[in-house]
Amino acid sequence: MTANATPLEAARWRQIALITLGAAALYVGFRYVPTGTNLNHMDFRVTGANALEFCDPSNPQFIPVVAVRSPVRMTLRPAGEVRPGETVAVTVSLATSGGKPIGPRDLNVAHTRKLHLLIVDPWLKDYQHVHPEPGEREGDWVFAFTPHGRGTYRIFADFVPVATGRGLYASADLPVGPEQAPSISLVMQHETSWSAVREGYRFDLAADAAPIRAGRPATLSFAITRTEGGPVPLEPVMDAFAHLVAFDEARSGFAHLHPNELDLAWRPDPEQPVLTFQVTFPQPGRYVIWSQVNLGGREVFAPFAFEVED
Ligand SMILES: [Cu+2]
Repeated sequence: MTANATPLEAARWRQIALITLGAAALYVGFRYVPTGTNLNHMDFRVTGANALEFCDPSNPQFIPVVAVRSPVRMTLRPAGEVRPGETVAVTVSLATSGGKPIGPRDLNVAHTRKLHLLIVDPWLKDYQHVHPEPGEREGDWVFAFTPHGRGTYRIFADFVPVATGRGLYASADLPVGPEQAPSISLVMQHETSWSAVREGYRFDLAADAAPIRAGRPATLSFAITRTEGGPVPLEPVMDAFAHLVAFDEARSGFAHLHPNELDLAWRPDPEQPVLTFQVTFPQPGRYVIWSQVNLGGREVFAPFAFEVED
């Protein structure tokens, strides 16, 4: 703008200046609007080799949670002795590797909950899926735990930080006493089994190509029938018609799978609902899959065991 500008030009310049100022103010304003979380993407960064890869929901894979470095520190504090058949309150503390607590404001709701814990005993016989509630201290989460067996249980946490918007994992061990023997790392062989009967229902799992091969995507179909015939009242649980969680025998990690039938308005076959799942197992070995479904308001779990070949 020059000193000898006409009144019309001056007015136009003033208008441009005002619009620019307004846009700048909006930009600054939005930058400082609180998003709820105090954590940012860098808090969940791990450097170096063996860093935990974020999952790709379109190609679900087995995640080796224990072997890789998680950017999250997870610790467990039971309120008392942890014994088989007894219920004990357990506090889970989640923090970034820099020590910042990870509380409810820092996590997105995923599958209806902010924090999922997948708990399994050394024999992969006692599988539980629980949802802790925020505790009194920021970063603390509390749940009631009733182990059905003994030995060192492994607890995998599955959650989505607001700061990254992607699935993240951590794990910690919880001994269920009394310990009779020095803790040895047990690797047991599970008999292959593609079907299970639980609570009056038969559950069948099948792979599109046998055997399942390491590194190759496999499609699994999961069918439910009533052992005595009749309708199967399959209802969604945590925003899905079924959840499958796969563990390897050494419990080095897990794969959490959801059906390709994502639409909850879709009605499965009333007598024999069948759901399909995609999965890739990067390593050969023996695996156990636990399925979790809601049948007429009751949650039913069923296990399968199989080998992934080279
Ligand atoms: Cu799930």
